[in-house]
Amino acid sequence: MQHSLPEQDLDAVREILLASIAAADSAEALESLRIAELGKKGRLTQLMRSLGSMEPEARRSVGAALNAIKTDVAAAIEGRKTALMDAALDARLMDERLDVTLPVRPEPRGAIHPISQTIDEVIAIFGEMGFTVAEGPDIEDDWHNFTALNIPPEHPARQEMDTFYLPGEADRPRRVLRTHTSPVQIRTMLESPPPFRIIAPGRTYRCDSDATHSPMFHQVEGLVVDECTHMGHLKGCLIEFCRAYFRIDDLPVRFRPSYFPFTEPSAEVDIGCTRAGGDLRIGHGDDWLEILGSGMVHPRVLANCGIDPGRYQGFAFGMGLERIAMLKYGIADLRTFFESDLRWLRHYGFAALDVPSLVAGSTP
Ligand code: 2NM
Repeated sequence: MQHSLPEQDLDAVREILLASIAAADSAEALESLRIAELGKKGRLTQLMRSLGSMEPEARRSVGAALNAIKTDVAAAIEGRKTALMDAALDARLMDERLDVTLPVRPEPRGAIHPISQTIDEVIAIFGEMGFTVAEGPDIEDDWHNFTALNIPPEHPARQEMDTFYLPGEADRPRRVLRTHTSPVQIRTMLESPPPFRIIAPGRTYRCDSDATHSPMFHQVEGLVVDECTHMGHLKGCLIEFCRAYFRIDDLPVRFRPSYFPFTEPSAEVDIGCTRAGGDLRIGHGDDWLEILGSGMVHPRVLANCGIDPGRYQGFAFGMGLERIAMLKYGIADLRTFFESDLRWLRHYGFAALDVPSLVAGSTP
């Protein structure tokens, strides 16, 4: 039977415990210590249990001393725990410090191809005028690409040398790679009743290759059909487009009589320029540069699409996207658009999110 626990022994226990708590160098070491002293089978817990076998007087004094040690030890463990957590956080903050003066990592950056940029700009300008975008297949048939457009069978554009014909198939209309995006207008007119106000940007194909021709190139064509559409609408719309696209408010625009099988009358559109010493400058001077073709849709084309030419008139236009991109961005050779030369793409490419401005004459 235990009668007492000398006061000085309890003081020693307390000092040893507080010293080992102060020496614990991790949350895990601290937790093992807590279990070893204060846990169910812990040393202090056992000492508390031994009080039962003591004389009442000794039980009272030793019990009070043990309780005080338990409280102090619990507080010391909590205090040490907080100190360890603070130290760990400080170490992490030191470790994760950012050096904002470091140079940026060289991330590979893509660029928008000048053709994509030009298509976006053209869509933005005509979009402001109420046009929507229409699309169609690259592989067409003779009828949609030529016949519906009033292009006669003997027309040079139909000859084998200009058009990519697909291998013939029995009982199937002859198929071609579309030579212009006009078949998109034809399909639009066949699909629903007038009015129409659409543009058709896209790939087109002709068997031709030199500094100004590529077997695959891009066009944008437009079509407006309504009950009282006239040549004035054609002129206003295309003057507006030229000035917005080249960002020159007073750009001279000239309409020159021309001929297309699918329009009557037809007009080619020229813009003012100067050619001084092999240098081309748009917007000033007394020279002219052809940039697009246009005209009032031929009554026969409307009739081919089930539209009554006695009630409806329309105008249409078409232009080469590489050509207008070359003029605006100073690109000399059309073939370079499709060579996938990374140096060329980095030089002529555009930053993503460089959204085309809708306002004529303003800078992006
Ligand atoms: C041009 C020039 C003139 C044109 C005509 C049509 C259609 F389908 F309505 F008849 N679409 N595009 C057209 C007219 C195209 O490109 C130089």
